[in-house]
Amino acid sequence: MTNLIYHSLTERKQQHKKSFGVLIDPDKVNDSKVAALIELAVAAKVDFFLVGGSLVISNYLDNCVQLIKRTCHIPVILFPGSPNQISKYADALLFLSLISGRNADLLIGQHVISAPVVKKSGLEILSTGYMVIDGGAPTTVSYISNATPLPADKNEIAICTAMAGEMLGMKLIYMDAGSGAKRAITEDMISKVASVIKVPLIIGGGIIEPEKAYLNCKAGADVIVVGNAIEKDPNLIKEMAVAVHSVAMNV
Ligand code: 1GP
Repeated sequence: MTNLIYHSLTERKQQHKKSFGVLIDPDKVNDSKVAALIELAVAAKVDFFLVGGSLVISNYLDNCVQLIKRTCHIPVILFPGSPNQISKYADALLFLSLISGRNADLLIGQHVISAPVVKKSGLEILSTGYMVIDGGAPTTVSYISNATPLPADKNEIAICTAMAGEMLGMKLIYMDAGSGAKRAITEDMISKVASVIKVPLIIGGGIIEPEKAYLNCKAGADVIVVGNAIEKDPNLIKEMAVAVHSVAMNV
């Protein structure tokens, strides 16, 4: 198992560089759609592809990851909603513990069950404190996780949760308003959480405008993840990437 992805994430953070990840839900694409996304992502210098979803019912995951790996050098990070979303062809896997919820199964149970398969996969494992923040309406992740999302205006709970995740040894904190969230996470919450942790902070869920991605980065996000908005308009990849990458220059 290598440490390449984590090394690049921490190095970019040290250099105040922000990263942009395009989320692909394998249920919502086919070869031609993925090929088009790859072309746009390469041109826009996207930093990562994330592949996965809270509920994946197709068998396209492996093919999707292989197509990306065959076609370009953008690293692929799995963002699994369940232990069956593992592809050995990816570069790394977010080993997510839902630290904002109190569902023991998603805190540790599924991890125990999937540990041997995950270990054998040879993937780089990124232990991630996953915090689902209320995005204004139920999302697939809030329903499937059977756990109450963290209230959007309770910054102090978010701060303590992220601190606890880091002190438990998690290498990344991912705050997610859920795919297609009505309300993205506030800059206020992002900046307060970013100020108390040293590990890279990933932000996603409901980001539909480049300006929001820019403001999230200014507030302290290290990685911005966008899925839904790009599914609807793949040309947004370029504007989102420019917005995210422009932040470092302004530090
Ligand atoms: C969801 O953070 C991701 O888990 C991305 O959300 O699809 O709303 O961009 P969107």
